[in-house]
Formats: sequence, structure tokens, C-alpha cells
Amino acid sequence: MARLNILRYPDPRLHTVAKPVPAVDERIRRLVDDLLETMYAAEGVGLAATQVDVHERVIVMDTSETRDHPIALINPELTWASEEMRVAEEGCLSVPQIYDKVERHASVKVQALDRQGERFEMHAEGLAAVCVQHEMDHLRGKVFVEYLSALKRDRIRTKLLKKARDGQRDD
Ligand code: GNR
Ligand code: NI
Repeated sequence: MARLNILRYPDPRLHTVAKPVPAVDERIRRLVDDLLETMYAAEGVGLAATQVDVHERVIVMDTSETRDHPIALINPELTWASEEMRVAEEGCLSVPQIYDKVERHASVKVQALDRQGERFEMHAEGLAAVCVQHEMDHLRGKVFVEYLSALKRDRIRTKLLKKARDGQRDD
């Protein structure tokens, strides 16, 4: 296993559209393991391959309190979304220390392949619903700050560019 480098907004590579995984093989299982290790090390609840500059449709999540329920979703597709919407505060490992409100479907169903290449369906609500929609956006090249006003987004961009230039750490 390996910890991978997480791209930071406004890195243009975060806007790459991921391609479907052709086959769930050892290479993909290694990617899943590395994404999980990277996600847990960064104390995130989810991570998309896009964020580590791998442009294939793979995401990992763990929204459990105990941090011992890793989930991998390969080639995830939304099969249902509630009409009901909900606003929740979001953050992103690619946009460190920025939190803001985003409106999303309150619950969703997602079909995907697991680490073994088996198809499964997940019904997500609460934080898991927020997280899976946030991660699937990454696979389309979309970062949550794109839901915010142009003014807020420009302020975030300037702040993070300055931080990168000054070589500031996140903690
Ligand atoms: O760790 C994360 N927390 C989080 C909190 C609220 C809404 C979405 C998220 S996802 C984020 C990890 C991340 O950036 N995944 O892409
Ligand atoms: Ni994110």
C-alpha cells in the first residue's frame, strides 16, 4: 500500500473526466487499497481517483463513526435520486480548510462494482448520500466550490494559490 499525493484546487487536473474501469484486476485492487490508505491518513470520509491524478471511475468511502467500514465503488452510476433535496456543509481534501453549504439529493441509489468486480447497489442517505454525490462529481471533473458563487470561488482560488506559493502547510 502507498499514500498518494492529493491534488489541490485550482489544479486543472481536477477537472479531468474519468474513464470507466475496463476490468477489476490486481491493478485496480491496488488503486483501491492506496486510495483507502490515503483517505484514512488524511482523515477524509471519501476520496475519488481523480484527486490522486488517476482518471478512472474509482471512489472509496467510509462514513462510519468507527472508521472501519471501507467501501469501494468502481464504475459507479446513479440509479435513483430523491426529489427531496438537502443543504449540508461540505469540505474537500483537495480544497483544504474551506467549508461551505451545498444542496444535493437527500438520498440516492448508486450501482457499482466492488473490489471483487461484483455488482452491488447502495442506498445512501445522510452523510453517505452527500459523500457519494461529492465523489461522483470528482469523477466528472467537478469540485464542490463550483456550486458556490463566482465571488466565493475566486476568493478560495486566490487563497489557495497564495498558500501554495508560500508553501504553507494545512495544519
Ligand atoms: O473528507 C471529506 N469530508 C466531507 C464532508 C462533507 C461533505 C463531503 C466530504 S468529502 C471529503 C473528502 C473528499 O474530498 N472527497 O472527495
Ligand atoms: Ni472532495
